[in-house]
Amino acid sequence: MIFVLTGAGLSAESGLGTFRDAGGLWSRYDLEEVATPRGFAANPHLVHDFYNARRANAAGAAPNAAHHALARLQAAREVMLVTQNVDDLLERAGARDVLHMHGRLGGALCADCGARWEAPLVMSPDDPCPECGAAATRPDVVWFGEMPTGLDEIDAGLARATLFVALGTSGTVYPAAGFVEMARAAGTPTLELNLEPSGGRFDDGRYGPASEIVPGWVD
Ligand code: BV8
Repeated sequence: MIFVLTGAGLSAESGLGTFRDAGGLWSRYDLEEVATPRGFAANPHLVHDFYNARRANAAGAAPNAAHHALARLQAAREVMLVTQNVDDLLERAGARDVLHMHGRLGGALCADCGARWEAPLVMSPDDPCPECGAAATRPDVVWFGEMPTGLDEIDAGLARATLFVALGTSGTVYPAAGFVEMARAAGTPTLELNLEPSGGRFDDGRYGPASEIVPGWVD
């Protein structure tokens, strides 16, 4: 089983911003204000503006050759696709069972009762929860300080993977950034696919734009 962890670099060539590259999202927004529970409590409208802008950007974007290559890989081999990305470009490229460990732009969550539903393109904190009616609507994404999704499934996948691939991620955010070390500890070969080396410890690496190196690796 091939375990693939993807990050913002997978969707960069589809026009979705990365976080830490020059001009990235964290250079234009204060992470504390838009990607933490505290930031949401302080200014829910600013947080919704941030995610509404990204949701509109993602809706207007198209999967690139790397997304399609991963969908082809999944059709040919046993692949566990774990993404830190909140866009749905992998699904739109035909990938299945994508594990969004940091949540999804397309998801809405009630901060009061925990109900989840499919998000409209534009969300507001005043949208009433369809379950409890509270005006406590938030994006269903994992903010800093919150528990990522699917960690048990991820641990089980890392334990039985025959190859670990990190694709388009800077290896900055934990626990995702620690997966390569978990793979190494399990004796699993590790491969990095990125624009440039991220500094993580990988047995092998292929470097260049994802839309070129991912099809090259898959096909
Ligand atoms: C948690 C929300 C407890 C959704 C995001 C000190 C040490 C260890 C941990 C911590 C610490 N201090 C604080 C922490 C915890 C914290 C953390 O890691 N902080 C960091 C900053 C130090 N982590 C958390 O809070 C996490 N929760 O720890 O809970 C816990 C822990 C374990 C078990 C149980 C409980 C929650 C983290 C989730 C935060 N939410 N986003 C959203 O708005 O999108 S993080 C955000 O960063 C996104 O999710 C993003 O996916 C993620 C990682 O970024 P990357 O995807 O790697 O993107 P980046 O821009 O950084 O890099 C782009 C890469 O692409 C580069 O390598 C570049 O070269 C490459 N690239 C660019 N163009 C291309 C390309 N590659 C190929 N082709 C191209 N064309």
